This record gives sequence, structure tokens and C-alpha cells, in this order.
Amino acid sequence: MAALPVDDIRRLSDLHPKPVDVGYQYGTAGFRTSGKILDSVLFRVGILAALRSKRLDGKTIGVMVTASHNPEHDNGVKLVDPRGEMLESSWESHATVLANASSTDELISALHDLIKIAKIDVSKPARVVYARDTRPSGPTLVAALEDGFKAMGAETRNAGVTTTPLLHYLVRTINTKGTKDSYGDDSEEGYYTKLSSAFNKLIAGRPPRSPLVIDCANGVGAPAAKILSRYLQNSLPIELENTAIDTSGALNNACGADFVKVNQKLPPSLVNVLQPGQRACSLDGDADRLMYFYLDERRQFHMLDGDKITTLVASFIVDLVKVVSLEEELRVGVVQTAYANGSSTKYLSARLPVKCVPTGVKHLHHAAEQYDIGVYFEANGHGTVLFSQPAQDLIFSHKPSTPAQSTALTHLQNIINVVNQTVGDALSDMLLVEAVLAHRSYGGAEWDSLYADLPSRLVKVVVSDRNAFKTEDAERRLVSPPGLQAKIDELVKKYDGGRSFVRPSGTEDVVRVYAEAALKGQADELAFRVAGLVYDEAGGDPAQRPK
Ligand code: G16
Repeated sequence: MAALPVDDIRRLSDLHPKPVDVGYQYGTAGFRTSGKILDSVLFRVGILAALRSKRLDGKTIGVMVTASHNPEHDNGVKLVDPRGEMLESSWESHATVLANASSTDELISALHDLIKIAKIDVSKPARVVYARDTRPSGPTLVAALEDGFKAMGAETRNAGVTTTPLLHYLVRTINTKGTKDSYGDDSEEGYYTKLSSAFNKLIAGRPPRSPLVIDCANGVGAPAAKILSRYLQNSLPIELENTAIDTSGALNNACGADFVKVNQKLPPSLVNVLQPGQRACSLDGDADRLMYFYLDERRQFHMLDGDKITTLVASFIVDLVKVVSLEEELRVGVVQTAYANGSSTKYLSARLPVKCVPTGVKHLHHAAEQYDIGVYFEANGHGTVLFSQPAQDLIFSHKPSTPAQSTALTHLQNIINVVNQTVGDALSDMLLVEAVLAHRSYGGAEWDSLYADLPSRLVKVVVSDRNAFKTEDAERRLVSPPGLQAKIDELVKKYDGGRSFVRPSGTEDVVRVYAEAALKGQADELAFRVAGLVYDEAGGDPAQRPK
């Protein structure tokens, strides 16, 4: 068995020392913190990606450098497994161990341990594909990552500046190239062609679409949406807003999917752009989340979030499955998290199996794989639709008995191709939503009227140690700090239709509080009172005391 290239690792590791007094954790979506303290992490992730590839017999592993919805000064990195899915969870702890090794010697010893624990044959080839978003800290961090690859002698492919979902797509297409599971051409062009041609087929024969406004969050979604629009030509007229990728401080600032979801209002930059009744959507910083919205005639803002997307898409798919009489063979199910609006869960549960899992696409993705067709969206707009292999085979081989069945089957086939099944993908999801709206002849108002959201509120609380907060029951209840859940329960009882939960964020150094109630004022009050409990319990930053 070959040995670790210790000399190369040592030489390059010394160029990327770990800062003292900093701890790292592979969280909800990889490592994520200030871009200034990530150099050593990136170098080590480069090594880890190579080892993961060797463990999987040279399959290509993806590495994405992004902090997605976080502010511009943050950055992050996450690993993508060969089918385009998130890194296997057992490896998250390996990543955390490597990132926290305090010196080069400790790193080398941790690597030897990892090789033993994970039974890695170092002589196998290592292959990686990597990309970054538009953050200013990206190029330097990518250079550190490349040193990690170099230390391991990995074969690399640089996908440049692109969206997270496109990188996931590349990983899957590279690994399935030339096989019966081929997922498409392993290029940017392959990605845009696959999505756009499926979309064009899906909406063929429908009335022309009115223009859609896309808030690109001043991130990598802007160039991506621009390219996509070329492929769509006239089938979906789009107006791109917040495309200032070179303006310092603009990324995710008062715009983007997270801003819309948290503030439940229009990005200020769209106030003079959006016409009443016009459809609009926001992407986040790496274009893996999507949030729709519109203004009514009184210019009132209406948000169509991940729950609304789930409802729209799942109902459409269920109807198609019914038309082709395959309800028994194609079980459609939905996966949500505790953040799902109670009204959406009620609406969906009356029609479909619904599962609740902890926050993080990786959890939703795995749960959705249990269905023949699994629809998952987090309320924040992160999600996709998964078709099991037998479901896809059936959809492509089933013989329709009537013209209506033939049409419905073709729609299902095109949905399979318009969807990026590897991960949540704002642009692919946008096309899917637009296609369903076209078929239903819905505008924003009709879509919105499927059910009425319960008023809700999200609050962030800055505490001294968010790790003191531990949850159970898909994050709906706190087990630690002891006694806090009982206090929350007492409070919740006082509110009509009240529900609230508290969980530590895995991407920001905060604790998140969610509350909903029958009236907006009550949802706000409940959220702030629970946030106050959290603050009092955990000794939060006085400047940030929730009010
Ligand atoms: C990431 C994850 C999402 C998660 C979000 C917030 O999104 O991929 O699944 O919902 O973080 O997580 P948390 O509440 O733990 O901070 P993104 O778009 O930032 O990559």
C-alpha cells in the first residue's frame, strides 16, 4: 500500500497554518465563518476531498467554496459526494477533526488516523472538481484549496465561478458519464441545455409567459441567470435585478432569498421595479434557494416561499400521476422541516404523506429518497424533487392508453429533466414553478390562495455559546439548556394557534427562534418573548438583546 505524501503535505501545510484559538465545525452546509480565518480549513479540505475520492475508488468529489446566504465577508466550503449529494455524514466529523488539528504534525497524525479508520487505499487515484461563488475572499481561498489538492497529487478540474447547484450537477454528470445512469453532459452548456430544453417542451402550447423579475442577490446567480436566459430565448422573458457582482458589500445585502424570507418584504431595490401582479423571485448568494413573491393591486407584498413551492409542485405531480393511473406505483411524498408553516403542513397532510426532519438539505434529501417521488423544500426556498430510479424507468417506459395519459407522461418525463435532482437549485426550481404556473394558468394570487399562511416570525439571537442548545424531535424541542423548553411551552400556550421552537444555526453564529400564531402581532410577540427567554438563559450579547 502506498504511503501518504507526508513531505508534500508538510511543506504545503506550513504555508497554511491554523490560527490559534479558533475552532471549526462542519455544520449544516460545511464550514462557514469569516473568510479571513478559513485559509487552513480550505487547505485541509483539499486533502480531505482527495482522500474521499481515493476511498471511493477515484470517483470525482466536488468542492464548493461559498457561504451562500451569509454576508459577503463570510465564506465557506462544502464537499459533494459522487452522485452530487452532500458529503456522507460520517465524514463530517473527519472534516472537523482535520480542520482543528493545531499544527502540521497534528494534521499528519490525524490523516494517518483517518486512513486507518476509513480504510483508505492511498494508492488509488484522487479526482476532484471545484468551483467558487463571487465573494472577494474566493480566489485566495481557492488557492489554499489547490495547495491541498497538490499535496495529495489529485487530478483536478476547475469549474471556475459558478453556482452551487451547477457544481453538484457537474459532479453527478462526471461520475455517470458513459454509463446507463448518465445524468447529462458534464459541462455548463450541458446543464443549461438540459434544463432549458425540458422547460421549453413543458410549456409548449401554453400562452406566452409574462416577464419574470429575478433578484439575483448581487451574486453568482446573476451571470448564471443571464446565460440561462440565452438558452430560453423567448419562452420565458426575464428581467434581472441586483446583478452587481463587482460592487463591494452588495452580495445578499438587502436583497436575495434570505432577506425576503426573514423580513417578509420586498427588497428595497425592487420597489420601483415590480408592478402589481407581476411575478418575481429572489435567488440567494450561490443560487441554491428560491423565494417567489408579488405585489397585489394595493401594492401589498405577498411571499411565496418553499412551502408554497412544495404545494404547487407536489399537487401538480400528484395530478399527473393520477391521470396516468400510476398512483399505486408512484407514491408521492413531501419532506419538510420544523420551519414549514403550520398551514402548509395541514394542507399537504390532508393529501399526501408528509415527513418532518431536521434543518439541512442533506436530511431532507435522504428522507425524500424514501418515496418514489419525493418533493422537498425548506421554507427558506431550498429544495428539489427526487424521482427514484424505478420511478424514472416506469415514467419513461409506461405505455399510455389515452391521449391525455400520453400528455401527462410526457410532462412527467420533462419534469424529471427540468429538475436538478442533485440538490436545491434556484434556476431549475424557477423553471419548474414557471411551468406549473403556466399549466395551471395561475398568477401569484391564484397560487397564493391554495392555503393561507399562518403569520410567522424568525428571530436571530446572538449568544455566547450556541452549542449549549441541543434539540430533539426534528429540532422541534430543546433538550438543553435544561428547563428552557418547559418555559417555551408555557409561553406558547398563551397564544392562539401558537407554535415556537429554538435551534442553533449551523451556518451562522446565532440561535434561531421561530414562532407562528393566528395573528401577525401575536406571532411577532411570541417570537420576541421566546428570544428573550433564550437570551436570559444563555447570556447573550447585551447589544443584541431581542426587543
Ligand atoms: C444552508 C443549508 C440549508 C439550511 C440553511 C440554514 O443553506 O443548505 O439546508 O436551511 O443553511 O441553516 P441554519 O439554520 O442551520 O443556519 P445555504 O443556502 O445557506 O447553503
